[in-house]
Formats: sequence, C-alpha cells, structure tokens
Amino acid sequence: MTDIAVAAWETAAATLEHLAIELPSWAFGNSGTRFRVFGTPGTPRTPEEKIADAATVHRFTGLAPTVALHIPWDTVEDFAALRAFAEDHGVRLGTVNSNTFQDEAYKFGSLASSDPAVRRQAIDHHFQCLDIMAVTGSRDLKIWLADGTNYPGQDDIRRRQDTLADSLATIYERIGPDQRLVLEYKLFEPAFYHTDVPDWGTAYVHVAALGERAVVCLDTGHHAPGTNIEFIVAQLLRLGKLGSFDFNSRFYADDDLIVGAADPFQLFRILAEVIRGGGLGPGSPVAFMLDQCHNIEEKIPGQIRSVLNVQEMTARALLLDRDALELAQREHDVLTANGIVMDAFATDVRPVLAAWREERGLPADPMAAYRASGYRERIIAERVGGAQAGWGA
Ligand code: AOS
Ligand code: ZN
Ligand code: ZN
Repeated sequence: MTDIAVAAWETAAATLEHLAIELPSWAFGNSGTRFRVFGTPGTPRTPEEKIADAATVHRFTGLAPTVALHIPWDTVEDFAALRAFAEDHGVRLGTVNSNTFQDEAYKFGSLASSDPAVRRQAIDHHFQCLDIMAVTGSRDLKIWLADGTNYPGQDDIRRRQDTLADSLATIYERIGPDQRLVLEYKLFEPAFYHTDVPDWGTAYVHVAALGERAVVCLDTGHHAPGTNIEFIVAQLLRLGKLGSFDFNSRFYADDDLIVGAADPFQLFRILAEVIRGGGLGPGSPVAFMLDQCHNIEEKIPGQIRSVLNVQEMTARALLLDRDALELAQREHDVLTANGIVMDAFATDVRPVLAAWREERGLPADPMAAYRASGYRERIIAERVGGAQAGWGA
C-alpha cells in the first residue's frame, strides 16, 4: 500500500465488492459512423458469440456479470436456451433494450407518433420485449426513443407529449411487480429540431406519472456540452428516480467512446455523487451499464478497459474523506473542501486494485492477461464475416 490509508482502503474495498457493470451486446458488433463501418477480425456473428465475448470480459475483470440485449438485434428462436447459454458461460442476461428506430414505419415517430397504427406497432414491440424478459429473467425494459421532428411546425410538440404519455402508460400496465420501465433521454439525434424525450426533466415527468416501477436512465453522452451531469445525478437520486446509467465518453455529441477516456474527472464527480446519494451498494436501485461502440479499437479489450475505468474512478470516489469534506463545507472553507475532493481524485488506486484482483483470483492486469490468453487468436480463426452492431446482427 502506498499513500492510501489502510482503513480508508478497507472501507472502500468493501463497497467496491458491489460494483457490477452491465455490458451492451451491441458493443461487440462492428459499428462506425455514417461514413464507414470498419470491420474487426473475430467479430461475433450471433447473439451467442456476443455473450461469449461479454463473458470473457467478466472472466478477466470480475466486474461484468450481466449482458444487455437489444431486440430485435439479439432475437433468437429460443430465449430460454440463450439464457442457459449465458449462465453456462458465467454471466446472466440483463436489461432488454427495445428498438423502435429502424423500421420504415417509424419515420415520423413511434410511441409519440400521430398515427395510431404506428403507435400500436411500437407498443406491441414493447409487449414482445416483456414476453422475452419473462424468459430471460430480465428486470429492466429500457426505452430509448428516436422520436422527434426536424422542422418547426412539422408536428404538434405538445400533442406528442400527450400521445407519448398514453403509450408509456399502456406499456407500464404490463410491467411486472419485479420489473422496471427505464426511460432514457437524449438531447438530439436523429431528430434535430425537437426530441420527444430530450432531457432528464421530461423523462422524470413521464416516469413520475407512470408510477414507482418507472425510472430514468442517464446516458452520459446525451447532454449539451458543459452540462453538470453530477447535479442531475444528485437530483434524480434525491427524487428516487435514477434507475440506471448508460456510461460512455463524449467529446462532441453522442460519441459512445470508452467511458473515462475523454474526461475521467467528470466520471469521478458523477460516481462521487452516486455514492453520496446511496446509489452504490446493497439494495441500490441504480444499474450501471455501458452504452458504447468500438469503431476502430478492438471490442473485447475496449470493454475491459471500460469496466476498469469505472472501477478505478469508483475506487477514487470511495476514498473521498467525507467527514473532512463535511466539516470544511460547514465552515465554508472553500479551498479546503475543494482540496479534499481533488486529493481523492488524484489518488493512484491502480496498485491497490491490482492487489484486490489478485486476492480474488483475477489477473492483476486484465488487459495483459486477455492478450496472453489466446482468445483473440481463436475467435479470429473461428469467426469469419462478423456482424455489424444492429442491422444484420
Ligand atoms: C441512443 O442514442 C441511446 O444511447 C440508446 O441507449 C442506445 O445507444 C441504443 O439503443 C443502442 O443502439
Ligand atoms: Zn444509451
Ligand atoms: Zn446514445
């Protein structure tokens, strides 16, 4: 142990045991921008292969026990068999993400569409997701909508809110007692003038109207530049409505880059606020997930790096001396308070985390262990013609 106090680390390590980060199945598929989708050798061709890769991330890190599915991208004949396959590989199936953004029918919206037939189709799709969740044992149905308009006057934005509220209420009626409807917001894209669920406030208004089992998903890439995301975290936790995170990094918009790569300090501040609000540990309602795409880097090490980044910033946030901070805050000692936060952020936790892993039978350096394992060479040899995330996957 270097300059980290033993007692402080022991307390932090106990909470760290509860850190679990769900991996998105689509992170293992090929993805790109509208300019080009670059392939990666060894890319999975089936949902089973995506799950096998996710299980590999878990095997080397001990941090990722569940995999999120995307329907219809991960549709299989037999979801019970997919569940068994996942469990045989040491992971469980997690959140089911619905998809009402790729069918021709949804050109002008889905759950907020003015066309009752389109709305019916979108609602039925969510019912189908709920049927799948009953088999996969998933708790959360995550809804992200591409709904919106491109031009002022294109549609009645006020009426669309009412329509959306009705559609969500119809879906919510079928949410089981142990399940949750998780509504994700996004500032813009693919709609550019207005989006029907653009911000946490709108998401909150809708989930609050639905009931207790409806909560908000905060995707870290879905805000205007400069937004204080940790404030949103504090507020949603205060209101009991922070259901989950889609973690990723952004430089400009919804970049979906590796979490902690662009701004580790922001990730630290978010996690510190999660911990402050009781969002980490036994009984916490907050699910940690990644929502990333690996356009040019390799996907499995990309996911390993991602979960390690979350673990590293969580460990630093857990080392925040809260008693000292509270005292400094009470005394309005601005610089001492800020210094306490910066001290925690500046702590190099990598050596203690390496030891933490070894104590649990995990490799001290998961990235190196993965590279040495031969898994990469095996999948490159075995898998030819890997699939794109989403379409065709
Ligand atoms: C879209 O921008 C959202 O982040 C979704 O959570 C997610 O990326 C999508 O459902 C996966 O394609
Ligand atoms: Zn997302
Ligand atoms: Zn996104």
